[in-house]
Amino acid sequence: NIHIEDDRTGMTVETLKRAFIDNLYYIQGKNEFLATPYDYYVALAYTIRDRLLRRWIETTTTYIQQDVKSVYYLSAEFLMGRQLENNLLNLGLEEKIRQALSELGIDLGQLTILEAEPGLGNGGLGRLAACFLDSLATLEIPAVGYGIRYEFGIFDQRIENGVQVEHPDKWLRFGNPWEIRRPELTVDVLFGGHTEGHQDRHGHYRVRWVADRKVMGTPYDTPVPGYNHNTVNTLRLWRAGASEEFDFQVFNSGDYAGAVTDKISSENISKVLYPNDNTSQGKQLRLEQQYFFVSCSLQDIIRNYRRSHANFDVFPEKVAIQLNDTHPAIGVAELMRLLVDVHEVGWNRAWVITRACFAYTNHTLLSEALERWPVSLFERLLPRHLEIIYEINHRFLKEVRSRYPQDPQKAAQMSIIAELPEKSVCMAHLACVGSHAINGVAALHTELLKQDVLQDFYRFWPEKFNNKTNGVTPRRWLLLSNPRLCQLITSKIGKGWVTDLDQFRQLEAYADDPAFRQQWQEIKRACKQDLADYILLFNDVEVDLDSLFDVQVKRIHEYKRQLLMVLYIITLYNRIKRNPQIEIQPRTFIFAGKAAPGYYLAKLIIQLVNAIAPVINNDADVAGRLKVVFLAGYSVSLGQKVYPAAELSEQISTAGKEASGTGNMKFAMNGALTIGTLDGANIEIREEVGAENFFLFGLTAEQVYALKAEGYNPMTYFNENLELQEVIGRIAAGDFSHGDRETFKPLVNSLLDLDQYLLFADYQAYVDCQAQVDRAYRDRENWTRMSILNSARMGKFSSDRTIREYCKEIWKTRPLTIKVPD
Ligand code: DL6
Repeated sequence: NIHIEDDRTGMTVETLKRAFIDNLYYIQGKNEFLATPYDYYVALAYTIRDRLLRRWIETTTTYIQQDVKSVYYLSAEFLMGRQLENNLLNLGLEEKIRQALSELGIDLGQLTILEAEPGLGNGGLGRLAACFLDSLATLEIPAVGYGIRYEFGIFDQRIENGVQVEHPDKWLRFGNPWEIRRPELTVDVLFGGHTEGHQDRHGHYRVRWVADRKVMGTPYDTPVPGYNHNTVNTLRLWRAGASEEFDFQVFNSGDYAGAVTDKISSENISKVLYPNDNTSQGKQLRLEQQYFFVSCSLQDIIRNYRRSHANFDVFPEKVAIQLNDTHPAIGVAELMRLLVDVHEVGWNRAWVITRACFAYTNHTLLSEALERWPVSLFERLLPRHLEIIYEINHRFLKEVRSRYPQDPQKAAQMSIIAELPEKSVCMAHLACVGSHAINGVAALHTELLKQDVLQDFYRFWPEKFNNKTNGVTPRRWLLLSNPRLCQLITSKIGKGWVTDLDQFRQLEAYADDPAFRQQWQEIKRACKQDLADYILLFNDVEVDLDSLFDVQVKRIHEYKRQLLMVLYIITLYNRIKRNPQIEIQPRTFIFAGKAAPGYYLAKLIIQLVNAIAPVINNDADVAGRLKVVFLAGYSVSLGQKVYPAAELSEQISTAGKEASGTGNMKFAMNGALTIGTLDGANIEIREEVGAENFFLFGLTAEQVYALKAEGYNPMTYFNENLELQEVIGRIAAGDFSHGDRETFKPLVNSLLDLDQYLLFADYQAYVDCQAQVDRAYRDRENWTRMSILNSARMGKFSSDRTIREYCKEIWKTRPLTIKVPD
């Protein structure tokens, strides 16, 4: 009965140890005497990757052999977070690896933190894509994530002298053990030049694109394992490189420097992620990035399809392409080009196929985020696509005119080509016209799309519109982030919740159980301790574990209103200064988030948080009752530390501005109570957890519109509110800037002059609501009860639910169980 395990696949502790040492020796070229901790990390990563490979290969093979319908998720961003810990979890190998390493005298926890985080996204949109990949794999849905392998991800944020300073994110500096480069699958992507007509071999008139630039796209594949079974899907990211052929020509012409310049300019396409969240950066390179990854991906999808099909008859039965916002919307024109020009499919058939394949998710109502590309730029960069877009538009507007013969304005409003202020291609309109389904990411958001931003399209095609409320993966946001809480929960309700979060409802039965409550409290305290240690280490601030951990972590944006929270903190500070004996609930205010490097006011908000922190933290009258902390370099990993420790989740955007939010879900799952407006998914969270377990304040979206329509004047609120005057007075007087009145003047003026996001209108309601929070927190037993109920009722917000809805209602895809032979 001797059973010898293969070193690359074996799962016993002994085999894992052997495999690890083997990888250390043969991949890193080190022994235990020479190895650094990073070498150990790499050896471990390869040990785990080896164990994924069999399943990965089986999964890919099965998909091809069974000719399944696949989801192709096109996204300019994937904010995946660290891979090692996630892969260990999904393979169920964590305990064995911990033991194997400990027998070698190595601590697993010390290795996982050495992994450079792949920060290939800005915020919610990119993280959502990552949660979706996790759920797709866990639900055994055939899927590929397509994106860009940015050499530099989201910048590394440091706080220097109180201000944000951006440093390059060199995440690939030491290599990336998770990816596999596939040079044999490289594709060409064309740019520029002109088009010309010709006759094909059947005598049909066709258009040929004579480009003047060719870039190569090489895929790098990363495995995406599902939780606890065999499916391993693929994240395929494209890297841009110079076309050898072009280089060769230039080299031969003797222009060595020119050839090198061309190479560099091609490589630039996948060099860096644009660091804007919810604003469009109208840069040529950005459009090049979008077209580059979309063209690579569509060519790849077609190549894959053509392995088993001679024509395109069943293409939409095998291919569902999701556009993650408009960043990949050029795909509509590119698929038409590939079908019509390259594969010689007739226009009408190509159009039916294209529309049947594409679906579009909108992620924002903010007008500054809606992408429009000048026609002049398109003409230079993608002349053939511009022609195709004109043709699509021409046919579409004919339909519009025939539907609205009395309203000639309609065609202008719905046109894919906007005339003002500059003739440009409106990518949201292209996405709507070219898709069979259009969705928003929370109920309110979808309603507002229908009533406002996309109302003409909704009236034209009501059947295309649907809502898909966002969700987050419980694997990363509970199991990985909060193991203590998960252990407690599992001890009561079993482990089924990991793939069926609705089972959390069973926790309601424990909300009134004193022993359970106490355990719940102890765990929260332990998580607070972990975060407090982190804060002491990185911010050199000591925080009180008995204080209420009040947290706002997300991108810094005016509409998200970090500044409103700052106004509240200063309000409390003023109360203490007026009466140092005042009874006040001690609080630790924790902020984190990046501002777009070019977003001046957002950076100033960061500066203000960092300016009030030392003043308040060190004030003798405050006596430690209030602490303010800004954690630098917010990331997925930092989020994993923050959510479990939070007690109050700040979701305070101006109603109607936050499409959904997903941090709000991560907080509530981990037992934080929410203080929030009726915005985005907050509304649905409140519906689920119960109004009595949610701190609601502020204007509704409808009231916001009405107030703006009647002419909002912030001074009306300012003049009536003494505390608000005092707060603004302090900032303006330079109390937080060493007496300098200039530093924060732009922020103060933005409020007094315009207050675009209605902070003043919501200020008093927010302050009052915070007083309710204080009262509730004093009753620790009831608070704990509310906390348990919040977690218990978050089942809806698992991304598994979201993905099931996409599969059923948009993609029409089914799960497929992957068998791996013994
Ligand atoms: O849908 C994911 C996420 C939402 O939760 C946020 O509310 C929303 O702001 C964000 N949208 C974007 C839009 N970016 N662009 N373009 O990031 O999407």
